[in-house]
Amino acid sequence: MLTGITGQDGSYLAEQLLSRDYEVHGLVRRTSTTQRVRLDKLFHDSDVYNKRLFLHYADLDDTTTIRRILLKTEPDELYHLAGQSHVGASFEIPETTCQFTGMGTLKLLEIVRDLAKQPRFLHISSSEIFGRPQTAPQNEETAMRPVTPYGVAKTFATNMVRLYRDSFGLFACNAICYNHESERRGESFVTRKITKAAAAISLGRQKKLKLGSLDGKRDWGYAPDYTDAMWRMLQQPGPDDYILATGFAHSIRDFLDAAFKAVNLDWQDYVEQDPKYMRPSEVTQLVGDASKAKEKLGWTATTNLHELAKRMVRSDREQQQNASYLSP
Ligand code: G4F
Repeated sequence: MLTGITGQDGSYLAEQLLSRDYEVHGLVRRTSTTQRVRLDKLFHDSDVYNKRLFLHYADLDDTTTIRRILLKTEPDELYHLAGQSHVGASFEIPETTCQFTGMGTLKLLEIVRDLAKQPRFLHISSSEIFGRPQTAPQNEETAMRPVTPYGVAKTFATNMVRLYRDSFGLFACNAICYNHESERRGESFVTRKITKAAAAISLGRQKKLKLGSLDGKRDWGYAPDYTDAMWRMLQQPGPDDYILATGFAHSIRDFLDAAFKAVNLDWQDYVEQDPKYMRPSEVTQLVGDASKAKEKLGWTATTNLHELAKRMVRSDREQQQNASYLSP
């Protein structure tokens, strides 16, 4: 069972689980649109959709419905990936962020606690819990000092997962994920915004790219690696928390460089700064130490920043070229 199955991570994890012969269930929000582009390939596979992949309507705060679905489906593993995940937006909508990212997790834990057959539980936590840490790289023992509403909500959820593991004996784990990107990344996150713009500018369809602060450094990995690690976490003999990261910090300027180089352009000719995208407070330098995941899960990140940027730009160029072909 996955929450957030329609997102970047959910769609990769669903594919990986199906390839491992799982029956996969996903909770989805009921909205007026049924467009779920990241799952398109699976929907159109008649051997998969409604045979080994099933979707159920439930909002994260609808505990009655979620309980009913879990009682009916009796999952062995529950991956909790859903929530408001945009850090910048969390300053605009702190209550919604805490409601879904923080309380949504607690509500799920409460339901699982009462089940006779308890699934193994994985919560996707975030490096945002470390805020402006005093040590680099950060590991599972680093103090949590969040500085954004999203980071505060994730800190609450991460600690609740630990509490339910320690006090109520749940098999509950935190995947403490550093930034992980892909061709399926949401378009408002900085990497995808950059790769989409680099593609559009190279095709003569965009002139400028407006961004906020370029000072932050991030540890950027490739999303399918991270979902693979999540699965490995639930196959361990006991529950635990793991940092998932590449161990390399790069600046936003480095990512711009890599993305624009992929189309033989110089980003400095196109990028403008716009106060609209500045945040009231920023985490500055997050970089993770994933040695525990390497030792216990046999996991390491496979893709470096340059390959990641190149792959995303190539995919954006293809998508934009196909779109113009379909609607001349
Ligand atoms: O791409 P971002 O929005 O990612 P951020 O804030 O690091 O959060 C992501 O990673 C976290 C893991 O550490 C996740 F927990 C979280 O859910 C999410 O997936 O921004 C990255 C950096 C920031 O410093 C931001 O200020 O890019 C800077 N930035 C500059 N211009 C921008 C922009 N970010 C966005 N989204 N849009 C801009 O125009």
